[in-house]
Amino acid sequence: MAKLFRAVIMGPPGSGKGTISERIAQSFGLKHLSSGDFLRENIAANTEAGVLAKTYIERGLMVPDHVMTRLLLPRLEEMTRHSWLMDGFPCTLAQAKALNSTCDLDLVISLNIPYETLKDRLSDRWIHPASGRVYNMGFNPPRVQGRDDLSGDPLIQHDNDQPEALVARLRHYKDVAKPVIDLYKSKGILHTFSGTETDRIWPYINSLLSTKITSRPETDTQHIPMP
Ligand code: G5P
Ligand code: MG
Repeated sequence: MAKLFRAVIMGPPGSGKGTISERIAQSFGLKHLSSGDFLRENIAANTEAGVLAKTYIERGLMVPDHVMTRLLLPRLEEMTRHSWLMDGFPCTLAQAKALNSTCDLDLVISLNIPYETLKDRLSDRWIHPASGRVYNMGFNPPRVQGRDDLSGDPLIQHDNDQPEALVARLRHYKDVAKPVIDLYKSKGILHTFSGTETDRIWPYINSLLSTKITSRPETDTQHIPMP
């Protein structure tokens, strides 16, 4: 059996974590776990943590560390037989330390995208709330304007993609992520990719992973919804 592979993808809101994670999941067979999707599923299911998380997300704030770790770590502990890619967690030093006590990471991808690019992308971003599917009117528009490709439901914009919430999110992310990036750099597992276009960054990530993952660890791939 191939060795299990554990990776994290970090980056500010709109940096392309979700888009790149989907490509990695398809190309390398890692399970794609997304902290944002997990929170949205908890919100939709009206769980206690979901109700709490909603009050932060609506204001463009990060969900407190203890809520994130209590939600995510048990889920990761169940994944002992899977290779996975975690998108959006950890993003604070407290979360990174908590994750460190649960598993050893093989690799961390950090996306370094200019602020102006992030602003443009997020103001153009539309979501299908029921599934979390994300569209960008320039980069990956829906087939029918304003409608989800699969269900035909109307698309919405997140409150936290509105301009004021966005500036606060980007500034805050930079501050909290710095010590996490430094930690992974010191462990020698950090790989940073800079640029303004996902399609130009992707080949570099693809070739890095090709050197790290020798065979597809699993055949059933992709994003798995977390209950
Ligand atoms: P999420 O859902 O994790 P964010 O804010 O971290 O939200 P987001 O918005 O999901 O991150 P992303 O996944 O980095 O961004 O990027 P993406 O969705 O792939 O791409 C962004 C947009 O740009 C899309 O429309 C995409 O199609 C487009 N795009 C991609 N590449 C290109 C390109 O090359 N060109 C163009 N033109 N467009 C492109 O988390 C939601 C909230 O949950 C909380 C926080 O409140 C967060 O705001 N949360 C946490 N709180 C605390 N700790 C954690 N660990 C948390 N994780 C989530
Ligand atoms: Mg995302």
